[in-house]
Amino acid sequence: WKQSHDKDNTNRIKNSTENTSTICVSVCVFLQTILVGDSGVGKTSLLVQFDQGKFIPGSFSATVGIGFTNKVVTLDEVKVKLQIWDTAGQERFRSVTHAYYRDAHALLLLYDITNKSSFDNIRAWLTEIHEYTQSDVVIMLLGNKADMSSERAIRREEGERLAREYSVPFMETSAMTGVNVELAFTAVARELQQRSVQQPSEPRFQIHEYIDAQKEKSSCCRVF
Ligand SMILES: Nc1nc2c(ncn2[C@@H]2O[C@H](COP(=O)(O)OP(=O)(O)O)[C@@H](O)[C@H]2O)c(=O)[nH]1
Ligand SMILES: *[C@@H]1O[C@H](CO)[C@@H](O)[C@H](O)[C@H]1NC(C)=O
Ligand SMILES: [Mg+2]
Repeated sequence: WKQSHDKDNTNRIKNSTENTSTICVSVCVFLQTILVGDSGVGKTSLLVQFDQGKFIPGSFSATVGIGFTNKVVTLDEVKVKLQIWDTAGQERFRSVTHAYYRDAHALLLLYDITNKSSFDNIRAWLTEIHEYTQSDVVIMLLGNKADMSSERAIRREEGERLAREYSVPFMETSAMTGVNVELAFTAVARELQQRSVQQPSEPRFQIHEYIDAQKEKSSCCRVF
């Protein structure tokens, strides 16, 4: 996996989501998303699956520090550009990551359903996230490697309970099969896109309800 670069010349709308209506050319909303979680939970694999629609087995040991991938998703008529930052979870990169937290609009926090310690560390991650991110950041908890049911160490209900405790949406994903990968990113993008166009007096976009409705359509897995 190589760090990708901004080829479509939309950098100039970076950090200007407030007035994109006047300068918007092909991409109308720019959102910074960051992938976090312990090493080995599948952050890079999830990003590759979302970006390229495929699973490349084996560890991405080349992921050093932090790099990004741009991906444009179309929500209804609006093009939303996600700049997705992939972090290495190692302790020594934490200080680097903190700088990226501040600018992030959304955070996908992953654990590995076959690895209890990656789940146990989620609380520490959430504490750190709350300390360094903007207060209105969108956080989504993902239990990855949902395909490995025979080696499951964390029940889905445990993930749901933890997510409920922190009032964040939750779903199980598989970077291998692709289950819920697109949904995880588009749900976050939709929440943020709605926020950027919405008046304070309007009712808020309900990310939980959106995910539930999408789930029913694909009749795949459960979220709460
Ligand atoms: N079965 C399965 N393996 C996965 C999945 N996601 C990642 N992996 C494997 O888990 C290991 C770590 O993945 P990687 O993306 O490098 O994790 P990262 O350190 O969080 O970026 C690799 O061997 C991947 O092939 C998944 O959804 N299912
Ligand atoms: C489980 O995850 C931890 C990080 O939380 C990692 O150090 C450990 O090697 C992982 N164990 C396995 C069996 O993958
Ligand atoms: Mg990685």
